[in-house]
Amino acid sequence: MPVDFSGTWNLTSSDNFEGYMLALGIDFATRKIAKILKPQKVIEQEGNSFSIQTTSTFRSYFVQFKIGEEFEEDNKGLDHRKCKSIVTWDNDKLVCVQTGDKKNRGWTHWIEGDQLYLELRCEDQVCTQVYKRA
Ligand code: VLZ
Repeated sequence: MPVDFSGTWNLTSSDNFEGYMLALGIDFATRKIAKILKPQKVIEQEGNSFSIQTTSTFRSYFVQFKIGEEFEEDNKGLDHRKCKSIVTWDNDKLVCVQTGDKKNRGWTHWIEGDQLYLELRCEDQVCTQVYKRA
């Protein structure tokens, strides 16, 4: 049985979100606001189906996917660049590759204890976030 990511998770730390946003070309004013946000993630996992709702006071983002099935991602409210995305398991890690204009774009989720980790990648930038179970 794979890991169960289901639940509500609150951000406790974020390293280099600024670098990630810069790599995505997010403007200065948006970055100033975005970097002080403490987003919450609500993840629903049922078999191979996932939804991830990221909510903050400023902007929110929703994504839904099935493991191994490519989908169109619009990144609405983020950088708005369309990607072809695919999420697969790497052992107990959930790995998303977002193919589009930006090189090396994607993210990885994993769990350690009661903490959810998220690595966000774009070009040469890596942001690491930690969330605690609510
Ligand atoms: O997360 O790709 O959990 O989509 C941040 C909203 C959402 C704050 C970032 C506003 C989404 C930022 C990160 C304005 C620029 C992400 C995936 C993995 C699911």
